[in-house]
Amino acid sequence: MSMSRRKFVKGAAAGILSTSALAASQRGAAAINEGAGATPLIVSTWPFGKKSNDAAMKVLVGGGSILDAVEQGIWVAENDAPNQSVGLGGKPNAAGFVQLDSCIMLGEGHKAGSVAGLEGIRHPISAARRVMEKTPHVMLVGEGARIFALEQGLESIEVNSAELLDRWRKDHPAPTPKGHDTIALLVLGADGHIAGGCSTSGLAGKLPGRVGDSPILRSGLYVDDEAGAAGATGVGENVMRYCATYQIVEFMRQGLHPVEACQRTIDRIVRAEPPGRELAINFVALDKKGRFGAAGTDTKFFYSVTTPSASEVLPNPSLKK
Ligand code: SD4
Repeated sequence: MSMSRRKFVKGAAAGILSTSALAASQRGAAAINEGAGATPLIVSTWPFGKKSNDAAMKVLVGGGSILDAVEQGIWVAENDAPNQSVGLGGKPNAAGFVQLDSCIMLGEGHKAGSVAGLEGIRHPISAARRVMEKTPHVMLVGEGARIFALEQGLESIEVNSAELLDRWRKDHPAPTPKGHDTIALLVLGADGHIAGGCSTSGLAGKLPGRVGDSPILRSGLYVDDEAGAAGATGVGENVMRYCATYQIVEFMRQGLHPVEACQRTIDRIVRAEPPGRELAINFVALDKKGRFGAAGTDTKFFYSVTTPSASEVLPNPSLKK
């Protein structure tokens, strides 16, 4: 790209750049003056999100829809065996089996689908999309979600959770939730419509049946075609008690830059929590204008941003303060 990577990274880290640097490489300085962002634009959580972003961009460049881009981008993380926090390769719960959470949302028409506690299905994001597109419902959980996914012909593996649960009950270890990462991926299409998705195996060592923020609309993900979209990663219990992504989108609706919207939401949560509580909450966001950003409490939190001309892993702007 003609705009130097250094400038892109530096500006984005400071939370002042929006996508104008990328737009500059694509459309020239006029785009900056107009304050327009480069589209399509894809933002996701964590460095591993970059591979998903790249796959999602390929879908868009090939003429696919923003929902196809979200779904197929997230497939990459769900398929990635070394990724121990998304998909069937994810870390198991306290009873030793993997339960997956996912949701998808489309700004146009405010449509959404979600699955939680899903076992043995390779692509929970596809199950979530099918819930949205093929049922009158928004959310399916547990065995009902699994049977629905099987009926839809989604790829599966055999899991006998009853047997695993039985084995676990014999020694009943206290759950020690530890280790987590989630993909939340947001897409602003060239036509100005927005979509997003989220997929995770949730907190490692969680109690069987525990559902985190990731499949909960307004918590792990929220998309609004008039304002923008936000996604979360971190300890779900600390996100879902605040409807955090809804709050971020509402701050963007009021005109705040995505970085500021994420940071202000974190500040609000920090203020409300008992002093000293470790939060582990991290967010990505993009707005209608093509501005993007992130904020988070984790020092290791990075996020990924992709336009047709550039794809980068960027640092957490919160840590630059
Ligand atoms: C959860 N929020 O289940 C997920 C886990 C996660 O980064 O995002 N980890 O609580």
